[in-house]
Amino acid sequence: MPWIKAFSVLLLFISTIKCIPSMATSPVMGSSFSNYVVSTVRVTWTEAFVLCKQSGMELVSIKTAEEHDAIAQALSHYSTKKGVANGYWISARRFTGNSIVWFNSGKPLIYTNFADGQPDNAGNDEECVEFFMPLEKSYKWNDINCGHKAGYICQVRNECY
Ligand SMILES: [Ca+2]
Repeated sequence: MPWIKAFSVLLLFISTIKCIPSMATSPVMGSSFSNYVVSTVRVTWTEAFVLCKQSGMELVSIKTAEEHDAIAQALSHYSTKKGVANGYWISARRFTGNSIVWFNSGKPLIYTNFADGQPDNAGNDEECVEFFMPLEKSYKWNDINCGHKAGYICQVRNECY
């Protein structure tokens, strides 16, 4: 059946191309490191999510310790202050109940690197996740109110995230 073969090839082709990252068309205001663009402009989580999209990128998702370290390396170019008030948005956000997902893909967090005692959903009002520096040269994650103003990190779009 030639048409089955052709259909299989087409499916294979589609499954292959959907994971090719698209390049940023007009980068956000910030500095580019490898696949990441760091913006120190402080915005809400939702603004960060949309601003990355508008630049042809995505608010960053972190699936591995290597990605966490690469982002920490990108941030090391800035004099980031310690503390939860000085973090950078990533795309993790509380969805239903207590579950936190990567909002670009809807997928649950597999790898995590929360600070001790986090996520604590303080005041039952911390739905978004930031990448911050609790100790000098050490980066962790914390859930914090989505209306908080923070810098943000975009990544080259990858439909597989
Ligand atoms: Ca928290």
